[in-house]
Amino acid sequence: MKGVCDGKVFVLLLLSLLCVIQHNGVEASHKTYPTYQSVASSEVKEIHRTAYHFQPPSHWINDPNGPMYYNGFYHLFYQLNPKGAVWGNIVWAHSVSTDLINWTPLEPAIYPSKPWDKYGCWSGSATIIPGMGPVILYTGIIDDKNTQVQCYAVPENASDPYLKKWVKPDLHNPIVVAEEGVNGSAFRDPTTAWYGKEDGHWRMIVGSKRKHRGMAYLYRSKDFLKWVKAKHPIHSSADTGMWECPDFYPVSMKGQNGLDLSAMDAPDVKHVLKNSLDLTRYEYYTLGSYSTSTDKYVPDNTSEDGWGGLRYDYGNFYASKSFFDPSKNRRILWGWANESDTPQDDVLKGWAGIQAIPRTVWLDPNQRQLVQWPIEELDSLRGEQVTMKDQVLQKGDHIEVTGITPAQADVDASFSFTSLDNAESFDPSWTNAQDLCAQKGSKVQGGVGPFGLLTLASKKLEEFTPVFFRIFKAPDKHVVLLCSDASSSTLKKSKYRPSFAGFVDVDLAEKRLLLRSLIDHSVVESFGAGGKTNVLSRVYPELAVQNNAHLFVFNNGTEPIKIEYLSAWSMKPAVRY
Ligand SMILES: *[C@@H]1O[C@H](CO)[C@@H](O)[C@H](O)[C@H]1NC(C)=O
Ligand SMILES: *[C@@H]1O[C@H](CO)[C@@H](O)[C@H](O)[C@H]1NC(C)=O
Ligand SMILES: *[C@@H]1O[C@H](CO)[C@@H](O)[C@H](O)[C@H]1NC(C)=O
Ligand SMILES: *[C@@H]1O[C@H](CO)[C@@H](O)[C@H](O)[C@H]1NC(C)=O
Ligand SMILES: *[C@H]1O[C@@H](CO)[C@H](O)[C@@H](O)[C@@H]1NC(C)=O
Repeated sequence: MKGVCDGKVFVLLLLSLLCVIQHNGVEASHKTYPTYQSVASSEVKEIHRTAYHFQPPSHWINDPNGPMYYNGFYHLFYQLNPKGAVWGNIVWAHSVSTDLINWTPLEPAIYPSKPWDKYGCWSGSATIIPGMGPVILYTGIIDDKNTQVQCYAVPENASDPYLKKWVKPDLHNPIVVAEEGVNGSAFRDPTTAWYGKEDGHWRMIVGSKRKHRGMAYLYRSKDFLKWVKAKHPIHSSADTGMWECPDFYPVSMKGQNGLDLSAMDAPDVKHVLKNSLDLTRYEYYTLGSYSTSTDKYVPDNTSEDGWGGLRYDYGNFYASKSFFDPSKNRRILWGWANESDTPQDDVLKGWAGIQAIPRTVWLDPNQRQLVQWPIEELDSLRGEQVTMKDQVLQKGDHIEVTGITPAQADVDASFSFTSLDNAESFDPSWTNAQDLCAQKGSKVQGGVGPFGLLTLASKKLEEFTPVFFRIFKAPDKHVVLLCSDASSSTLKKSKYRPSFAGFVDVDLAEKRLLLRSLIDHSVVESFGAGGKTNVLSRVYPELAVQNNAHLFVFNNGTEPIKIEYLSAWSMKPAVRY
C-alpha cells in the first residue's frame, strides 16, 4: 500500500482516502520519534497529571498487558518506555495491588534479553494453568524489520506473592513463528489461553491481517509449548485491517457475574470478541457464539462486525484487555487512554499515557451489548461529598456544584424530564455519533437536551468539557446521544479536541437518564445510562486546572430537566508509587 500511496499515480478518490487512513494507521501504533528517543525529561510536569488513574511517575506507557489475580494479588503489566515520553524501548513494566486502585511498582518483568525479543517485548496476556501457575504469552520482535513471534515467560518462583522475576526458557521459545502465508510483520498480541475439555487442547488467538482483512489466528497445543495453527482463523472481517490486542471471553446470559475462560463451553453464555483496529485506532466488539468443538466464532446478527460496530468506549480507549477475578467473581476490563496532545508536548510534560479506571463488564439483559461500571474499590477514594436533589434546570441554566475539588472528582447523577414531545427530529443520515456531537454541541440549543455536566470548567466558561445527553425523535423510536465534547476544553486551539460520542440503546419509559463522570485533571471518563455507553476524553485546560477548575450542571434544551439526585465527591489520590 505504501508504494502505491507514495507513487501519486492513482488519483481515485477512494484509493487516496485509503492511503491516508493507511498511513495514519499502520505507522501509528509503533511510530518512533528518533529525535525524542533519548531526550531525558529532566522535570515531570504535574499540571495535567492524574491523581487516581493508573500512571507511572514519568515516561511513556501504552497497552495494559497480562492482567491477572493470583495468590491474593492483582498484577498489572504494561508497555513502558523507561527512557522517554514517546513510544520506544518497550518493556513490560509491572505493578501489584490488593485493590486495583493503589499500586506497588516492581522492576520490569520482561525486557529484551533473548534473540527472539531483542528488538522488543510487545503486548500479551497471562494464563493461569491450574495446579501450575501463571504463564505469560507475549510478542517478541526479532529484527529491525519488526518481525513478530510469540514467546512465553514463567515466574522464577510461582510461590513469590509478587511474582517479581520472570524467566524466558530457551526450550521451545519462541513458541510460534509466522508460517507461510502469515504476515510476520502483522502478527501479534497473543490472548489468554483456554482449555478444551473434550480434546485436551489449549487454545489461543493472535491478531493479524491478510491484505485488508483483519483476522485472529487460532493456535492449539496439548502441552502449552508446541502450538499448531488451526486451518481457519477463529474469525476475520473484511476491510478492518490489522487486528491488534484481540480479546475473547464468555459472558453469562444470567446476571452480572464474570466467567473464567474455562466456561467457554458452558451453557447460557455468549461470547465476546474484541479487536483494536490499527487503522482507526478505535476498538470494536461483537457478541456471538463459539464452542470448542467447532472452534469457530460466529457473531450474532445484532452485532455489526466492522468499523461501525459496538465499542467499549467511544473516546480515547485502546488496546484493552480483560481478565477474570475469581476473588469477586467478576470480569474486569483495562484499557489504555493515550494523550491527545502532541509528542512535543509529551516530551515537555515528561510523561504520556494512562490506564482507564478498571471496569467490571457484563452482558446487558437485552443481550445486544455489554455494560461496564467502574470497579467498586474506586469508592474507597471518595472524600467530601456534596449532593443536589430535585433541582430543576430551565433552558440556558447552569448551576455550579460547590464544596468538592472539581479537578479530582467522581460525579453521579440522575436526570429526568416529564415529556419527550420537544425532542428534535432525527435525520436518518446521522449515522455517526461523533459527527453529530461535533455538529450539535452543548452550544446549539435543543429540545430535550443538551443537558448534563460541564466538567473541568473555568469560572467564566472560557473553557469546559461538557458531558451531556441529547434526545432525538426518529419515526419509530427515540435516539439518545451521549457526547463528551472537548472542542471548548482548552484555550489552546492547536490541541486535538475531539467531540467524542456514542448512541445509547436505552429504554426511556421512565424518562430518566443516568450519568457518572470520573474527573481527574486531564481525563473525563463518563458512563452513560448505567454503563451502556461510555466515553473517555483526554483534555488539557489552561485555566480550569487544579483549584481553578469548576463543575456545573446545565440544560440547553426547551424541556425543563430535573436533577433527581446528584452526588459529587472529592477524590483522594491513589497510592501508585
Ligand atoms: C519462593 O518464594 C517463597 C515465598 O516468598 C519463598 O518462601 C521461597 O524460599 C522461594 N523459593 C526460592 C527458591 O527462592
Ligand atoms: C505485512 O504487514 C506489513 C505491516 O502492516 C505491511 O507493511 C506489509 O505490506 C504486509 N505484507 C503483505 C504481503 O501483505
Ligand atoms: C437473528 O438471529 C435470530 C436467532 O439467533 C433470529 O431469530 C432472527 O430472525 C435473526 N434476525 C435477522 C434480522 O436475521
Ligand atoms: C447554551 O446555548 C447558548 C446559546 O447557544 C450558548 O451561548 C451557551 O454557551 C450554551 N451553553 C453551554 C454550556 O454550552
Ligand atoms: C491518541 O492520540 C490522538 C491524538 O494524537 C490520535 O488521533 C489517536 O489516534 C491516538 N489513539 C491511539 C489509540 O493511539
